[in-house]
Amino acid sequence: MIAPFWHRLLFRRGEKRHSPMPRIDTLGVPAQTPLYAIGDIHGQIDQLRQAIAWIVGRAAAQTEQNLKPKVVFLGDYVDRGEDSRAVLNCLIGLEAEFPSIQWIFLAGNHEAAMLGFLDNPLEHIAWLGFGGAETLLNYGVRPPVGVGGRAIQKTRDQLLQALPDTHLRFLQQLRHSHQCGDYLFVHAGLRPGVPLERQAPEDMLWIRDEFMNTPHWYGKCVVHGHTIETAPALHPWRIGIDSGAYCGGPLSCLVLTGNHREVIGFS
Ligand SMILES: [Mn+2]
Repeated sequence: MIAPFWHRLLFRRGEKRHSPMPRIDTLGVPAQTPLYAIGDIHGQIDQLRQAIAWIVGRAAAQTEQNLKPKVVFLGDYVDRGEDSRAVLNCLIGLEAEFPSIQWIFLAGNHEAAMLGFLDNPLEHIAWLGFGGAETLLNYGVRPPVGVGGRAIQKTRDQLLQALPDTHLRFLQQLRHSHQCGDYLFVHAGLRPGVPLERQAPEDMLWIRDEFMNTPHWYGKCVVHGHTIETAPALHPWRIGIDSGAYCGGPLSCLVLTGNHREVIGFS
């Protein structure tokens, strides 16, 4: 049977139907799950401590009302900033200290690069140049002089020795994404045109321009960090909360309650 003319216009062969962009105020999290999402920390321990103190205070009141608060960290805990080691110590202790809150930790490209360096330092030597050298110093390891293979291997061995088991396990157990209500949380973004279940971890950790320059409805609003924006970017298709904490900006926390959203900065 030949499809009617209007049908051919609407559903041209091979062409995917795109659902329309929803209005941002229709998007929400379940009423019983107030959610806090934290952008790139990059070693900024003071700002992290402020954010956690504020969240824990609000979450305590919410727990008393039988709500189940959830905190999602969007990755990039290490590198560049003042003390990556202290940041990991702080994050690792949260579950035991505040068991009534659900804590979720995603991987950032900097955690992936650090693990890559530990696994194959010569292949991931670039990590030292984009913040890894500062992390080495936080663990009491001197960055290598020059780029000779032996010096790089030695630096890796020293880092492996200095890194507590709890830190290594924490880095190895990070997830790539998390979903709650109408939101999907990921470090960097998603690749336009690829179904959610087929998104590559590499893209979720590293993607930048293709994602940022292509407004696209993924079926969820994508909450992400990775790309610094001077003001929190609140769009129906994406919410970006990397506000450059390590280079003088605040550490941003997105607060989602029901259909409401706000961004709080800690500086
Ligand atoms: Mn980052």
